[in-house]
Amino acid sequence: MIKNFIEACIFDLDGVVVDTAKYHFIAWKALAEELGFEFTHEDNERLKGVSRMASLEILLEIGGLQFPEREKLAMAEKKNTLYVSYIEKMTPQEILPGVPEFLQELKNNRIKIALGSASKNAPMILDRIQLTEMFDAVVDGNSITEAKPNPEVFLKGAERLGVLPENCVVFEDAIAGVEAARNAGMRCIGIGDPETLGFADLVIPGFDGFTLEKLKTPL
Ligand code: B16
Ligand code: MG
Repeated sequence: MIKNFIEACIFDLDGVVVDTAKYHFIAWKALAEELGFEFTHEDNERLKGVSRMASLEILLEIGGLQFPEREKLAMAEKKNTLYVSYIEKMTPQEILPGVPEFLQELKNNRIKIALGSASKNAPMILDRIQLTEMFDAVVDGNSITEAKPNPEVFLKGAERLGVLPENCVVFEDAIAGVEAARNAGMRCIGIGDPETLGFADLVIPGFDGFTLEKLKTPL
């Protein structure tokens, strides 16, 4: 294998392509307030990359509350309705800086592009920010059974692209996501803080000014 060979890039959505964490926060906070407790920005950090139902479990643990399954499903549904009312209004202006340019550079170099997200709302978000056609494959919360750090979401992405895991590079902002990429046998670029994501192959603050050349050098 050629040392720097990259056949595909797989992108997480929230925290990598867009910042939807702020909308998740508003919606979870509203639910917490209804249940009678405070939900902070710090608490919200614990929900990044985590599935909807697993996020609800963490929220209820913070509030010290327990509910039967049926009520939990209704709460998750209610939170999602409020969340969707925000993401419905998203526009391409909300794409994080440098992302469109980097995706275009990948396309120009015939590198395949997939989405690997825990979100069941990923197709709607891609539609609103007008990026759907940039992705050769979309694997989201609707097509997986195992949450990150299980590698399922990224392995499915590679499979749909017809690319071997060792020829894929994942872009992730969550610790569980970086772990999932490693568990898939893929190289991983952390988006965010090197102190948190230091075990990724490379950590960058974002895509502003990032190029394929910069990606290939350290891998
Ligand atoms: P939904 P990602 C994740 O997106 C979010 O980071 C996480 O906060 C959210 O709970 C999860 O999607 C599920 O989202 O409720 O829309 O299905 O980072 O995996 O792109
Ligand atoms: Mg994320």
